[in-house]
Amino acid sequence: MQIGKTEKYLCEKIEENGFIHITLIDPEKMNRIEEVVRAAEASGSSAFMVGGSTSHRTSDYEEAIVKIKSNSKLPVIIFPSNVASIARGADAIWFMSLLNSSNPYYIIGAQVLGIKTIRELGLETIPMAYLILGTGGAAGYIGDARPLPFEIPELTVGYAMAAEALGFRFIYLEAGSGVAMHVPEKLITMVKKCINVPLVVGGGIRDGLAAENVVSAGADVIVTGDVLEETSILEEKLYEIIEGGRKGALKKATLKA
Ligand code: 1GP
Repeated sequence: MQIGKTEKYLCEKIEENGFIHITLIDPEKMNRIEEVVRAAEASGSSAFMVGGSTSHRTSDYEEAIVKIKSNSKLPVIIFPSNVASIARGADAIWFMSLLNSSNPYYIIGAQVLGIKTIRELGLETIPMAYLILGTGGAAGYIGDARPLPFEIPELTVGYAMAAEALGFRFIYLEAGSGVAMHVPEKLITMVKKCINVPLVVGGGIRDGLAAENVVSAGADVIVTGDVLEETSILEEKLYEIIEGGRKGALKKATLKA
């Protein structure tokens, strides 16, 4: 299967910079999308994801995508929670499977129901294994996940290795939006050592230091959403997080050398 334009762009950016930052926009919660989009573009974010565990109105997704597209040239990737997230106008969709769900709907059911529409809309599909850890937040609750405990990293390592062997091209370690504790560095490092596909980490990354630690531990992609919904210093916050990521990438490169 051919790799699409957006996936190629993400991989090239990771290769070039040692990491990338993606700005997550929850179409239901974010009431100042244009402002966030302009700040994200100005501070060096590489792409947008649109999604939210409880956002179930396709028109909300489509409105958010139009707002992003009219303020930025960066790619927009749908981060689906359900078939209702399949919306017109994005560049791609994470074609993801919540592997540690106890409900087959989130592992393969929604994907079977959604694929025809995705093809009709011409959305690029990027295969991604989605793993929910820690307390799991709303994503864990909605997705009927059995969240992987931070304290037993071997379990997540097993899932990640199996996901890569099954052919997933990205692996996402999700702690849950807005949680107090992001995925621990030790766990990230253990997973990264055992896989070769890009590792995405999100949930609870709220400042430069957290971004630095998560990237230097091995994350290739960091995703932030919640912190942007509330801060009054949007651009500064994004700069701080992305600068943290850059420092982390430098550390990572020095460790490898
Ligand atoms: C949530 O991982 C993402 O799905 C981002 O998490 O909203 O906590 O930044 P935050």
